[in-house]
Amino acid sequence: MRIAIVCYPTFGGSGVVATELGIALAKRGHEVHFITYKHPVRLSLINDNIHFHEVHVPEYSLFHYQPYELALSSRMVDTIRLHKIELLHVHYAIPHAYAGYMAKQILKEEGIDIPMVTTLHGTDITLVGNHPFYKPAVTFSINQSDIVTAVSKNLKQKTLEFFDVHKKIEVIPNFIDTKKYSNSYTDCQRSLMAEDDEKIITHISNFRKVKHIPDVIQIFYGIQEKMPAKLILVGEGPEKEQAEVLCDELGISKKVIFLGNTNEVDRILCFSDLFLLPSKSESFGLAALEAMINRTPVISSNTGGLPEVNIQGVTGYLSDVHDVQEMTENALRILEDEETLEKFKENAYKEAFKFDITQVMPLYEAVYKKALKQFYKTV
Ligand code: GMT
Repeated sequence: MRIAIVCYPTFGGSGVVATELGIALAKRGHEVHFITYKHPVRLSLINDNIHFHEVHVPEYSLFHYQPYELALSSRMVDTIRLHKIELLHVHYAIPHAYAGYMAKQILKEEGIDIPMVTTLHGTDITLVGNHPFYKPAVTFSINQSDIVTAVSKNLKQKTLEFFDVHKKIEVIPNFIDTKKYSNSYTDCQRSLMAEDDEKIITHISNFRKVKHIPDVIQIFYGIQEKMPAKLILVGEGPEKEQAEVLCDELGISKKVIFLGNTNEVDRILCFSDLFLLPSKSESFGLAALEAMINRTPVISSNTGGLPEVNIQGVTGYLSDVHDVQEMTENALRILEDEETLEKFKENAYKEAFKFDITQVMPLYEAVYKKALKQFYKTV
């Protein structure tokens, strides 16, 4: 099958999922074309089934906002036409499903008609998409998609709650390739980051407000009061500077390492003892799953799709959003006893296998087949 994938190329979870999906599809013999404004961070072009088409938006001073959706639609049209794409898979309703709909309309004028699968990831539904400024366009784009998928049961429920959607939504959870982790790192180099007696606590995100970075720091503050510990913060984003200030105010700067963006999250997770994800909203929490496959238990909030990934009392603990005290107590409950920590690590690792790519990939392929069948029957 010739598939075009449209996604955000940045460090966010949706881009990672879209990229890993494309790579897996290419390995299974499909021809995959990525269309986005930058080379996706996790994409390596080592497979001749993978192609990348950059969207250029020429700067023009007359425009206060450069029209990205327009450039994206045009790039989709050109790519679909030139490479005889059979199916369009857009990740994120905003603006990808919207631009995809436009591309489809343009191509229809030429007698080209292909199905569009839209995968909802969360921010497009729970944080931005349901804002009155966007809602009509997002509702329309979802309803105009030929097939809609959501990355968790909770996200499906929220979509139906927030939008007047008359499309069936299929739940296809996010995934990881567990094979990549089977020979887990032997060169963990834990010693570069912490002393032998220190526990390593990690958080990875794009440092947006929704991630509740001050809660991450307060939980760590409580942990380091009771035991030697280091906090590793991975990622970049608007909340980072304030986080540095808070660490300074609390007098823990020496125990906190800000690593910035990195492609080596597994290297860091492989020596982590605990992962913190106290987000206000999280449709799935791919970062938590990546922690789990690296044998790192998770302390998270119980929001959104997190309870579908992090299992209470098994792979970690979940608490109400902002309940820093309970999250700290639960973190200590896991860390204070080596036997308990080992049990949680093992549980987290085992649970992650439920989301192996081999379980999830057939669900996407089935959706693609259904889209093609359903679509070509109706044209
Ligand atoms: O919130 C992020 O870290 C980035 C965001 C994105 O758009 O890439 O992540 C969303 O999609 C991920 C992949 O499906 C999910 O694992 C995240 O939970 C989701 N983020 C939110 O819902 C806030």
